Amino acid sequence: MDIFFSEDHALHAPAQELHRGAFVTPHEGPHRMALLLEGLKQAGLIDFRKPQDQPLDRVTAVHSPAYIDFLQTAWTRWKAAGYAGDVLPMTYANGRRQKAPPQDIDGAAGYFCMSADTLITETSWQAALAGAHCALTAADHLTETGKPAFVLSRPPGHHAGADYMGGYCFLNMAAIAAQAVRDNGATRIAILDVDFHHGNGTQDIFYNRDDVFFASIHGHPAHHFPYFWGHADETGAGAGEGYNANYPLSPGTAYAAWSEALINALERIKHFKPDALIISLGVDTYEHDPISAFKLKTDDYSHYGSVLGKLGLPTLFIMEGGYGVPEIGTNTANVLTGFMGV
Ligand code: Q9C
Ligand code: ZN
Repeated sequence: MDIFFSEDHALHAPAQELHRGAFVTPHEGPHRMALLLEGLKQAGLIDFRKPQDQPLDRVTAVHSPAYIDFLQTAWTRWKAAGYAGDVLPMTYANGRRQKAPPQDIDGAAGYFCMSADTLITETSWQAALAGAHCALTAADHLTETGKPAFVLSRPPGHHAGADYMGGYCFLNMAAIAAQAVRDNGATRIAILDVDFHHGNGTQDIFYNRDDVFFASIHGHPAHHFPYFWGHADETGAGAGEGYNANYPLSPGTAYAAWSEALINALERIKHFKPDALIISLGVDTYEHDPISAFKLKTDDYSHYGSVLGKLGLPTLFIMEGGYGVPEIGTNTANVLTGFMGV
């Protein structure tokens, strides 16, 4: 399987993360990529390909130009204002969002952000953009060949909305890829999000659309980030009504119940008859993930990979979360090898 990867991912390396009241070493950092690469190589997944540079309008096809401008300039503006450290907003709009962001960069950051776990450093934009280039190059590859591919990028993407960052995410790679495959001529795209956390950004971006079906299996928002999205009654709106499916599951869920939700989501996806499938692949469903609460085991990843493979759809995998333990590499590789039937 072709794996789209850029060394520029390492340009997002925040020194700390605000987590449960403490500044800690970030869960989401370049160390994850070393573990992922190791797991892939051990499984014989070595077909690494570099992304091609892409026009920015393929990114603004899903993200607002004002938000993209903010991401590109935030760190410089933060420093010009004399503020310390990296960009971390203190004040959030809480529904009172006027048409334009405040002039002050701290206010603007709050305007374009949904959670305080995501710092913007001097080079975060370049890292996120490299991920978008990987997603777009892979999307074109899928269109041209129909063959599966893996977008091995970080920082992740599925919490980023059209005009907000958060949950370690800046640009929504799954949404960017889905829109690109659509713009390449496909009619219907399904996105399946198997990260432990609800894919609120992806849901928001396509919530009013009937050409992109979104399904997410995740920790119940009563207990888990992103807390304010991911309930079963969020089913889409307007033309998009019926094209969004959430499977919130209790903390402690193991593979038996998790895979039941998967089978249900896949029935919905088959019924939708997509031209392509995009998987937001988070492996923070693992039993030993430090910030999550599901109980999947290493072999379960191979199993659900093979279930996905049997759909027989042109498929793009996009890396999302998975933290803390070396097994993130093996678990990710197992999904891919399971999919390929190796
Ligand atoms: N106590 C992904 O897996 N942490 N993002 C919030 C709440 C944010 C995870 C802390 C977790 C985001 C892509
Ligand atoms: Zn996650």
